[in-house]
This record gives sequence, structure tokens and C-alpha cells, in this order.
Amino acid sequence: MQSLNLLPVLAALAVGASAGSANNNLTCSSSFFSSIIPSNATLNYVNHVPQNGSFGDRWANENATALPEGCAVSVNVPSSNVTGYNIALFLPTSWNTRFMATGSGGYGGYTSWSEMSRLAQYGFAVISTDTGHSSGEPDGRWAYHHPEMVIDWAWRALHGSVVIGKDLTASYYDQPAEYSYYSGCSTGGRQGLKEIQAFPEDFDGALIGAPAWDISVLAPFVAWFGAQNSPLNSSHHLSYDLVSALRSEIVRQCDPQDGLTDGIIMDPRACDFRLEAMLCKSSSNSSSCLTPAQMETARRLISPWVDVNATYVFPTFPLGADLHIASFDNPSATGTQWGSLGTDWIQYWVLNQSESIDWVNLNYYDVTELSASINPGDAVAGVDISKFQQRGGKIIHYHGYADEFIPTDHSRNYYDHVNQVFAQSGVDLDDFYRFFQIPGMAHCYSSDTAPWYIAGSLQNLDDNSFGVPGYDDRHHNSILALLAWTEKNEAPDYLIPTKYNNDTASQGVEIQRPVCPYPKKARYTGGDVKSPDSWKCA
Ligand SMILES: *[C@@H]1O[C@H](CO)[C@@H](O)[C@H](O)[C@H]1NC(C)=O
Ligand SMILES: *[C@@H]1O[C@H](CO)[C@@H](O)[C@H](O)[C@H]1NC(C)=O
Ligand SMILES: *[C@@H]1O[C@H](CO)[C@@H](O)[C@H](O)[C@H]1NC(C)=O
Ligand SMILES: *[C@@H]1O[C@H](CO)[C@@H](O)[C@H](O)[C@H]1NC(C)=O
Ligand SMILES: *[C@@H]1O[C@H](CO)[C@@H](O)[C@H](O)[C@H]1NC(C)=O
Ligand SMILES: *[C@@H]1O[C@H](CO)[C@@H](O)[C@H](O)[C@H]1NC(C)=O
Ligand SMILES: *[C@@H]1O[C@H](CO)[C@@H](O)[C@H](O)[C@H]1NC(C)=O
Ligand SMILES: *[C@@H]1O[C@H](CO)[C@@H](O)[C@H](O)[C@H]1NC(C)=O
Ligand SMILES: *[C@@H]1O[C@H](CO)[C@@H](O)[C@H](O)[C@H]1NC(C)=O
Ligand SMILES: *[C@@H]1O[C@H](CO)[C@@H](O)[C@H](O)[C@H]1NC(C)=O
Ligand SMILES: [Ca+2]
Repeated sequence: MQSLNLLPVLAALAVGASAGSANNNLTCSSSFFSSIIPSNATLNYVNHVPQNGSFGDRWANENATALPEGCAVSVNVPSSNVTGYNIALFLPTSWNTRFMATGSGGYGGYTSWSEMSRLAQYGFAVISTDTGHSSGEPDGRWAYHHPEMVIDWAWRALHGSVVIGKDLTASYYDQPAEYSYYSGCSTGGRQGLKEIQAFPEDFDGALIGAPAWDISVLAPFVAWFGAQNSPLNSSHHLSYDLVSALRSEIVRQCDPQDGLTDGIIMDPRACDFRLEAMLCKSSSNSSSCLTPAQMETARRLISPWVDVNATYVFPTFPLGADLHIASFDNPSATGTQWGSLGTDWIQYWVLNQSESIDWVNLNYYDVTELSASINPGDAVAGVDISKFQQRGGKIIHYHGYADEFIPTDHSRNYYDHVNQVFAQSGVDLDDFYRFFQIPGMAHCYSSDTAPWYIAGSLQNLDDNSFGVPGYDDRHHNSILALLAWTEKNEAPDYLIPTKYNNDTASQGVEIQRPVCPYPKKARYTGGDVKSPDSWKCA
């Protein structure tokens, strides 16, 4: 007889205290799943996984460890006469009666088993899809002349996986999930918003990290950004080291402007940054100052992209973000591999050509307009999410305020657009949708100085700890915040990201500081700056 065994974190939250899988006859077998999958689908495998098990399949980017006991299932579903996608499903024996879907990153095609494990440990029945192809995240070549594959990546595979995944979950436990959730970051964030807008019945709550929601403009922007710093041999080019020096100067000037010199820029938009400080003088150290031609490049990198006839095209990265994506033509740069996010998109998704593009001299304005008008795969998440709101859905949306791949203002623009949609109907966004900017956090995770960890998508501590050790409550753990809001209408008035020493939970907490729902900001009220009690949202 299987015990009713909810995880302590859910019990502490008093969410679903009466819930739990009551079914003592779980059938983790191929014959069972063969009889319940869609008639056009194929069963890839069914595997029982023991407590603390490892698991992965051949579509996984990373294998899962620390899985609870459960059933790992995979199904291949044809999506057109030339395409199909794989669904990975994990059904924990000790089920919390909830369904959870997760997404992918970049143009990647893989099953996210490590992410699934982090979610399964709460007791969720969890799914992930390879989105119908196999590739790494910066690699967009597979889309060339494969419009049906692009549609699968854009939305079809995830939506189909959610619908089928919920059905299989209900059959397996002999009862439908009581709530359905989503957690994803980057492309995963876009996938979540796309679902909310196009299929509002799929989820009751969604945790959306740094979404690439308007990928049709974001992707050309990534190439445009690098082109501003090209070609390599031009007098206006900033070397990798000069890009580092620019960031150091930004941090030097902006950090104290929030009142505390603590290595964290609380509000990059409020910083009055004087680029002139970097101009080379006769006394300057030439390896960390800029010539007038380089000053112009630097100015472009830290300003929004404004093009012909003063048209605003795209926001830039917040002051204090790593700007090395502009060095993507530099073989020594860490950003190198990510440049293809922009150039592959233009070449293979928009222009559909086999010859490479002259990305340095491209007419970016025109190609971006073309990209937006084609909107490959209909991937862009629309801003009318009123059906989701009417169903009572909840959204917690967050974005690192030092994101180096997707400008934080891209999220803010989404939120502001949604606000405009609802302004006419008198709906207060705070009642169902809250947006948090996390100072110092890079793309989806990590910071050297700032608290960043909220157990969000792709967030993983160095010791693979699960949840927010020592602080598994709705104020510190964004998954629990989403459950509390959706199920008990306890809205998140703030979240408290944590930075553990060396990002290792067993080494203890280094700093915690609240982040506030936009447009509120965390204000220092006195006391230990590393304690969340010294701050309040205002
Ligand atoms: C358990 O499930 C199997 C397969 O669905 C079914 O054949 C069997 O009768 C069930 N046993 C009980 C005790 O419910
Ligand atoms: C879980 O498995 C790992 C190896 O994958 C092992 O190092 C660890 O000690 C195990 N944990 C428990 C609680 O059994
Ligand atoms: C996952 O584990 C399997 C079996 O141990 C192994 O063959 C495979 O390479 C692993 N996959 C990854 C992505 O590490
Ligand atoms: C296969 O079945 C699934 C589930 O019913 C459906 O979503 C999908 O469109 C079908 N595929 C094709 C190619 O018809
Ligand atoms: C696939 O279906 C489309 C119409 O939906 C048709 O034009 C095309 O020829 C078909 N391709 C194959 C390989 O059957
Ligand atoms: C930069 O390199 C290109 C191609 O290698 C060459 O045509 C051009 O003259 C060079 N420009 C400068 C300023 O050296
Ligand atoms: C010049 O700047 C570089 C890079 O910041 C630094 O490594 C070097 O020590 C500086 N040289 C002097 C003389 O200050
Ligand atoms: C810019 O403005 C001029 C003058 O109004 C107009 O002729 C031109 O078409 C505009 N260019 C674009 C790309 O919109
Ligand atoms: C490239 O192919 C896509 C998908 O077939 C199509 O929508 C788009 O219009 C094509 N691009 C151009 C420039 O023709
Ligand atoms: C990080 O770990 C190292 C060695 O394990 C230790 O010396 C150092 O104090 C730790 N850093 C912090 C901030 O605790
Ligand atoms: Ca500061």
C-alpha cells in the first residue's frame, strides 16, 4: 500500500494538504501505455525508476539524477506528414496531484530530463518535449526549408505534449490533475507565454523566466548588436578586453548611485552613466580607454536600437550586463557560439538561403521588418492574454536585471503591452500577472554578487540541492509562490532571491534581498544590507 506522502515543502505551504495520489495500482508498463496513447502515436519506452534514480533518453541534453521513484514514459507523436515530436513524461509514485510542463532554450531540440527531475522532486507529474528536432541551443540550421519543423518548435509540440501529457497523467493515476502548471526560461519563457495566449486552457499558473517572446525581432537584434562592433579590423572595434573594461566602468559608476556600493546595480535604468569617462586622454591606460570611433560603438551598445526615421526597433541590455555577445566575431570570446542565434535565424528561417549572409553589412532594418512580417512558425507570443485572465490563470514573470542574452526591457515591454490591453477593460494586472526584475542576475540564472536563486527554470545550485534549502516557502521559492497564488490566492507581494556561499547551499546563505513586482522597487531601510529585513518594496 502506497502511503500518502506529500513533500514537506508542500505540506509547509498547506497547499493541497488533502491531496496526494490515492491510487495504489500504478501500472508502469508498456502494455498499459500502449493502450492509452493516441492512435497515431508510438511508444518509445516505459521504465520504472527507483528512488534517487538517474534517467535520461537519447533526446536528453542532460540526464536526470535524484529522481523520486516513478515511471518514465516517452511517446512519439506525428505532427504533420513530414514531422513528429517526442514527449518525455515522468510520473512520480508519490504524486502531488498536479501537472507541470517545462520548456527548452534557444533553438535547442532535446528533452530536459535534469529540469524534469528538479520538478518531479516536488511530486509533480512533469513533461518535456524535444520540440520535434534534435540540436543544441545556438544552432538554427535545422529550420532550413523545414517550415513544419519550425511550427513544432514554435508551439505545436509543446501544446500537443501538454494535452497528451495531461491525458496520460489522468489515466495513470486514475484521476485528472487538480492543477496544471508551467515553468520555463528564455525560449522556455516564450513557449509559456505563447501557450497562455494561444491555448489559455492549458495552464492554471505559469512561471515565466526571461522570455524570448518576440523572437522574430530579438534574433535579428542579436546579429545587429554584434555587427555594431564589426568588422574585427576596423578602428571602431572594441576588443574583448575593451568590452570588459566598458562593463567595469559601468559598474564603477552605477553601483554607488543606488546608495550602496555593494557590487549590485539595483536599478540600471536610474543610472546616469557618463561614457565620456572612458575617452582616451594622453594620460590614459590605452588598454582600458576608448578612441572617439570606439566611443561611438560603445554608445550604440548601451543605447536602444533606433533606426531609420528614428524608429525604435529594440531595447538594449541593462547597464551592468555582460556585453560580450558583441564580441561574437572574436574567436577568443565566450559569446562566439551564440552569434548564430542571430545569423542562423536570418539565413535559414527568414531568407531561406544556403549561402551565408554578409552579417556585418546587412540592412538590419529591412531584414528585421521582413522577419517580423514572416514571423516563422508563428512563434511570437501575442499580448492579448485576456482569456487566460478570465479563467483565473496566474503568471509570475521574472527577468535578470543583468541579462546578457535577452534585454530585460524586452520583458518590461511585454508587460507594458499587456497592461495597455487590459487598461481598457479596467483589469488590474496585479490581480493575475506580476513581473519581477532581479538586480544583478544574468540570463535565467547566476550572479557573482547578487542574490539570484529562486528555484526558477534552469536554476541549479552547485551541489544540486533541490528547492531553496532552508527557505522552502512561497516568499523564497518561485514554484511555491506560483502554487500559493493559483490555489490559495496568496499573491506574491515580493520574492526573496538567495545567494548561497559559492552558490552551494550546504555552505550557507551569503545574501538575500527582496525583489518587487514592477513598477515597485526594493528600498533600503537601514540595517544589514545582506538581510532581506533591511529592505521593503515601495
Ligand atoms: C490494476 O490495474 C490493472 C490494469 O489497469 C487492472 O487490470 C487491475 O484489475 C487493477 N487492479 C486493481 C486491484 O484495481
Ligand atoms: C543518491 O544517488 C547519488 C548517486 O547518484 C548518491 O551520491 C547519493 O548519496 C544518493 N542519495 C541518497 C539520499 O541516497
Ligand atoms: C545518459 O545516460 C546514458 C546511460 O548511462 C548515457 O549513455 C548517455 O550518454 C547520458 N546522456 C547524457 C546527455 O549525459
Ligand atoms: C496525431 O494525434 C495527435 C493527438 O490526437 C494530434 O494532436 C495530431 O495532430 C495527430 N497527428 C497528425 C499528423 O494528424
Ligand atoms: C504533406 O501534406 C501536404 C498538404 O498538407 C502536401 O502538400 C505534401 O505533398 C505532403 N507531403 C508528403 C511528403 O506527403
Ligand atoms: C579589414 O579586412 C578586410 C577583409 O579581410 C579588408 O578588405 C579591409 O581592407 C580591412 N580593413 C582595414 C581597415 O584594415
Ligand atoms: C592598464 O589596464 C590593463 C587592463 O585593465 C591592466 O591590466 C594594466 O595593469 C594597466 N596598466 C597600467 C600601467 O595601469
Ligand atoms: C523615412 O521617412 C521618409 C520621409 O518621410 C520616407 O520617405 C521613407 O520611406 C521613410 N523610410 C522608412 C524606411 O520608413
Ligand atoms: C522562407 O520560408 C518561409 C517558410 O516557408 C516563408 O514563410 C518565408 O516567406 C520565406 N522567406 C522568403 C524571404 O521568401
Ligand atoms: C567558497 O569556497 C572556498 C573553498 O571551498 C572558501 O575558501 C570560500 O570561503 C568560499 N566562499 C564563500 C563566499 O564562502
Ligand atoms: Ca549598489
